[in-house]
Amino acid sequence: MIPLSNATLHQLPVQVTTPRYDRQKTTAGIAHLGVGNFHRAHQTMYINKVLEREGQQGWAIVGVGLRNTPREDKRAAIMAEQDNLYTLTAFAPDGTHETNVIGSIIEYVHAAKDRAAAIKRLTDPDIKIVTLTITEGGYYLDAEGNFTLDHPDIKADLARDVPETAFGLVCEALRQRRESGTGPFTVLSCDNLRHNGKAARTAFCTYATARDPILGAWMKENVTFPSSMVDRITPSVGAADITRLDALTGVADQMPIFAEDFTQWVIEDNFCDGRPELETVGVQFTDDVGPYEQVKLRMLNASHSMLALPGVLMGYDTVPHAIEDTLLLGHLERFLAEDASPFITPPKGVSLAQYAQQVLHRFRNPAVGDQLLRIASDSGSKLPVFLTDTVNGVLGSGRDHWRLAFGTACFLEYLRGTTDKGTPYTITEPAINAEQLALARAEDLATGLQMTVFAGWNLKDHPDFATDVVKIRQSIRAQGTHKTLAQHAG
Ligand code: CS2
Repeated sequence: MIPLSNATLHQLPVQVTTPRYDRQKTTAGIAHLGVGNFHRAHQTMYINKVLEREGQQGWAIVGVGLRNTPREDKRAAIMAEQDNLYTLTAFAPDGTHETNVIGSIIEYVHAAKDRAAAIKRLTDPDIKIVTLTITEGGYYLDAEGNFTLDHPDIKADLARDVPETAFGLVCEALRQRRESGTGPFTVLSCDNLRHNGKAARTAFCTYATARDPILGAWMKENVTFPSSMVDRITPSVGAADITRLDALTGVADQMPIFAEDFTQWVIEDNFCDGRPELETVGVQFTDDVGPYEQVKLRMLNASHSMLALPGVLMGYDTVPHAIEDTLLLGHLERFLAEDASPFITPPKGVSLAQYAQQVLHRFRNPAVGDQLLRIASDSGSKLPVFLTDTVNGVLGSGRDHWRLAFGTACFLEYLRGTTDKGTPYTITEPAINAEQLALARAEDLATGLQMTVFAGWNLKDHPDFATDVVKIRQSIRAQGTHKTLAQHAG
């Protein structure tokens, strides 16, 4: 097998498509914070195509890793060894696949190892856009959408001379750009959040104002924060996946990734310092991302959670395995049609019934085999984003809330860390501290609903929801998740 680097690009097997542009002639116009698998399967793929087009060579990407972890150290080392190249294999539901070497990241900065270097990179006048995938919880917003300045991470960062968070790095770079006359860049959130542009604006401008009110005011005036809807199912990559993917592609890539063949990116056209011609490579531009985002978050992401939480308790491992269970499939179909859809205003021309079918078709993709534990992870940040509007819509209109109570009960039971059969699994919940976890695990099963996860849900006016959650939790413990669902469905 051939190792991956600039020098070996021309030797790769024919079934692997390599960049059709000269990487040496590209320069970075975008800095991306949080170079995880999703970014490497989505934005980088679009930019890889844009770089082929005439006059677009100034839009390559500088990747910025933020975390100070061994995983990040490893990523930075591999990126250096492979000249920032990696393979992306896209699988269609019928098993056909296509591999591309992605060349659009041309530089990688390990910010945790050298904060000052990262800030300096962001002050380069060629950097016109800073994009973000820092996760749902990474914006430090409370249930009302306010930035939590009193959060220990943010307090600590505000006290540092050289900041460490995404907010600190970006605001310090913008401060220097303002002072030197370089001017602003666009900050583009690519995270699954409601109104992610507005959320990013609130987070970054509040942070900046706390550091320096003049900078905060200047950012509000000059920096744009377009909203965007991003979509592509991108599973985690374990050691066995690396072996499998490398055998398939014939490339000894140390950090290959894979994804479904479906991909979508809808962006509000509001860039303060120019943008790549992404509309030429399949990106949709619009004045209002809201309807696209509602559909995606409340249907795809929410049904992912509504499947993963009971699925984990039932002992399933992947999405296609869980959805083969007709009980879970029927549950999702009804959730999509009867709970989520009635409260969504879709974009013109989009049929929610068809979208629901497409979501389930994507979930069935056996080659993707997305892990339920990946989806369940960080539910503490995800559920408020994916379910709040649906829960409030259902409760407010007096519709049947059982499926949502079931999802909630499954979330609280999942936080115990063992399946119905007692098999332990690791929960990854960065937004749930020990105090919050204790609420979920309290003996009185209603206590879990006091968690801040539910702060935006209008539960006070609907005590019957809490009663049902408790009953369902008791039933899950007494007879298992599957039977509990079967009894209701039957
Ligand atoms: C998933 C998403 O993590 C999750 O909860 O629902 O990662 C999902 O796969 C992507 O948003 C798809 O675009």
